[in-house]
Order: sequence, then structure tokens, then C-alpha cells
Amino acid sequence: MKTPICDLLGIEYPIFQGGMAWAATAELAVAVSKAGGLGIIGAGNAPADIVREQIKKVKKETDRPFGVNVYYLSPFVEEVIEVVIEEKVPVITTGAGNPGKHISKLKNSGVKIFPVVASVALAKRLARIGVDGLIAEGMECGGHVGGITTMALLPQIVDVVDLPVIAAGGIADGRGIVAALALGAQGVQMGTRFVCADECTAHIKYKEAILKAKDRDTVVTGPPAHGVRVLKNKLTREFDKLIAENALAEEFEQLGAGKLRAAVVDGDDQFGSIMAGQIAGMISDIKPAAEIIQDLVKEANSVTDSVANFIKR
Ligand code: TUI
Repeated sequence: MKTPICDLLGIEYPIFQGGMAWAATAELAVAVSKAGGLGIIGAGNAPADIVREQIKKVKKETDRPFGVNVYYLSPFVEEVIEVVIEEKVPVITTGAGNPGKHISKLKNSGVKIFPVVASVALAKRLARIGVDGLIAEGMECGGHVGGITTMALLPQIVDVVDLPVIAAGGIADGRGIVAALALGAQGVQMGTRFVCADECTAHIKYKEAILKAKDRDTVVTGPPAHGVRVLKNKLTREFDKLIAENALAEEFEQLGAGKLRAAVVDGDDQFGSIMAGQIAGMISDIKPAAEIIQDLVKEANSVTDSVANFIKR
């Protein structure tokens, strides 16, 4: 399984690990990069010195390429961009905002940029500014969601940009990878699947909640247009009440504050925000990241053969 982005980034397989706030720490990024994928540190709302520590940790453990996800709603975006440049991080992915103003600076410093986009309009705008690739994220994903599914979004973006596109949202096995490649992607990004890697430092209760989840167990909470996909629990019922009351954006913000950390770090599966994608219902085991990747590659290969048989018959 090899696409042009493997050579562009120096990775073995076109598999990105989602840069999830709190859950995507150096430990997980090291394991994924060592296994031939692209491990990614999720900077989230962390201050720049914490992000620098995480980067140093990855560099100490592996010479393989890795990335940092920069969360554009963080109060520390400017400092995190400086750290990424100083530490010569090979690749960044970006989320929840438009990284346009930093692109020329990053490019001049040799940092490759793969912004996450959830619309064709933003994909076109960023392609014009000159990014290295795009991550097309469908609304099946966990965390912040756009409004278009991966199946519909991905080919529409592939058709209008002359850049490698990575598919994200709703992918957790070899079938999903082959489907994404069929729609024109050059690779995939997976978040929820890698939360259930041994090396992910998320609390065991967070992982177990994903293992227990069925297809309809995620819900999008938060104010309309700023939705976050999570597993249903007592917190999401509190959010439902706010919706019913037509509550103000600030009330949503207050209810959500600190809840991702509570779920990932403290294992609060009742009042924590258990961000996960709709594919959670398909994930049934916790195993080493290297095994996840090897199984994905094996499965993608065997699915490719059966698809070819169907089509040529
Ligand atoms: O970023 C995500 N997903 C996330 S980030 C996150 S961190 C967090 N969330 C809540 C509480 C505490 C921490 C959880 N999930 N996905 C990437 C993504 N980015 N999807 C959509 C977008 C996006 C949205 C708007 C990208 C650009 C954009 O631009 C608006 C503009 O300025 O044009």
C-alpha cells in the first residue's frame, strides 16, 4: 500500500493518526510513526512549552517523520507555530480554523502543511495559498464536525484541487481505506481507531466506552454550527436540556469546559466529553498501534482483490 504522499512525507503507509487533543500524546505518535504511519501530537489547548516537550519526546524515540496538529481555537496558536518551526517538525495538520496567515512562514521553514477542511470552499482557498495537501474530514468523525459526510465531501474536494487529499471521518479498517482510495484520496486519517491502541495514554474507561459503543451511540452536542461528536452519556443529556431551553452559546461553553480532559485523563465516562466518531461501533479491541497498522494493510490488500474480482466479473 503506497501512494505518492508516502514519498512526499517519507512514510511507509499513507495512514495518519488523528491529532486528538489530550489523547494524541507523544507515546501514541511514536508508536504510529515507528509502525510506518504518520504519528501526530495533538497540541489542543496546551501551552507551547508542553507542546515542545512532546515534540522532544518523539524525536528522542524515533527518527521517523511525525506531525503536530495545531488547534486554531487554542489561545496559544502563535506560540505553538513558533515551536513547530524552531523544532523543525516535518508536518503539521490544522483544525478548527483557517491556517492561511501562517502558511508562507511555515513553508519557508520547511514545515509541510495539511489543513483539515470540512468544505469545498475552504479547500479551494487553501489550495490557492499553497498548502502541501488537505485532509477532507466528513461529519462521521469525532470531535468538531462539519456538515458533509466523507462519502460526499471527499470526491468533491478531490475534483477541485490539484493536491494530495487525505480522507478522515468514518474510517477504521481496510475496507474504509480502499473506499477512500477509490474516491480519490491518497491516504486516510484515523482518530477513534488509534484511541484504542495500547500506546494511547487515554484513560482505560475512555477506551472501554469506545469498545462498548454501538452504531447509534454518538451524538453531536453543542450550539448549532459548532457541534462536537461524542458518545452519549449524562453530559450529553445536559447538553440536550440546553438545546431545549434555547440556551446562549456561553452556557454551552461553560458546560463543555474541561470536559474532554475529564474524559481522557480522569476517565469520567458520565460527565466527561468522550469524543469519538460514528465508526466507534465497529471497534472491538485494544491492541498495539503496529498491529493496528499491519492489520489495516493486510485487510486493505485482501479487500482490493475481492473488489477487483467483483468488478472484472
Ligand atoms: O479540529 C477538529 N476536530 C476537533 S478539535 C478538538 S479540540 C477540543 N474541542 C473541544 C473542546 C476542547 C478541545 C476536537 N475535535 N477537526 C478538524 C476540523 N477543522 N474540522 C472542521 C474544521 C474546520 C472548521 C472551520 C476547519 C477550518 C474552518 O475554518 C473556518 C474559517 O475560518 O473559514
